[in-house]
Amino acid sequence: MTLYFFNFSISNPVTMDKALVIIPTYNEVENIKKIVQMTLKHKAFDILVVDDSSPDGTADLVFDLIKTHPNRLYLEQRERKDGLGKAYIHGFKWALEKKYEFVFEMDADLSHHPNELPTMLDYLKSEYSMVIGSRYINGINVVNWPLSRILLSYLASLYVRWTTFMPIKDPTAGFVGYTREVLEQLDFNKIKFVGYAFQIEMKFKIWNKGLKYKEHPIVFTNRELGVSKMNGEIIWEALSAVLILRIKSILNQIW
Ligand SMILES: Nc1nc2c(ncn2[C@@H]2O[C@H](COP(=O)(O)OP(=O)(O)O)[C@@H](O)[C@H]2O)c(=O)[nH]1
Ligand SMILES: [Mg+2]
Repeated sequence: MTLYFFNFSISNPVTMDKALVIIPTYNEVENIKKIVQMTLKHKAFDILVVDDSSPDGTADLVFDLIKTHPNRLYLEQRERKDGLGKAYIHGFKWALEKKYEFVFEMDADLSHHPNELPTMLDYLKSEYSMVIGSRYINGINVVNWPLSRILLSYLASLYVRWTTFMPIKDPTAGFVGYTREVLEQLDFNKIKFVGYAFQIEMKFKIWNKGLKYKEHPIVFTNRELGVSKMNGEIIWEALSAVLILRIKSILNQIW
């Protein structure tokens, strides 16, 4: 008697249910190894680093790390420093093309703890389209930030809420997860803003669509190594962006 064995294998190298964490970098050579290792401990997550040709050699270090973590760590390099928002949009397009189901934004500087990722992923796997790692759920959960930075961030969150009526308590948060479906609904060519304003714009558009989101409380810790890329231009963009978003939503032109 002859027995026939059929071998069904899935040819797509990316597991369909896997999540991707996008980490944008500009001069994060002191932080990138640690954040990659802490994140990849969680087996459900791959990482895409989007580096804007950091002069400090961040990308070279990522290349080395890829040798130790093949098929879990990826790198996209862009020609020049072009802002956080554009780096994320590059990453979102990459994630959709590679068929990831869940996509996260996370900073490289260890301000966002990767141990929060599994809980945040569970929210996306239940009923939520977006999960926000939020500093302002129960008071102000920020460690080692100078008072000026806390005030700026907290007052910005109040300004956004009062101007747009969006009830999200941490609208500038940069630790955020999205389902694939929600990213597919966004027209990336219409995302206008680059810095903090990019974070506000993403949340505003998703809230404006009536999609369900969850604010998950986190503790935000200031970076110990490297320097912040925050500057006056980013603050000014955020201030004006909020007014523009509000006016456009009144005129029903948000999309
Ligand atoms: N690719 C890319 N990453 C950026 C850019 N600006 C900031 N980042 C990264 O975005 C994250 C947040 O920036 P950071 O300077 O820590 O901002 P802060 O936490 O608001 O002070 C970090 O991982 C930065 O390296 C940029 O223009 N391009
Ligand atoms: Mg930071």
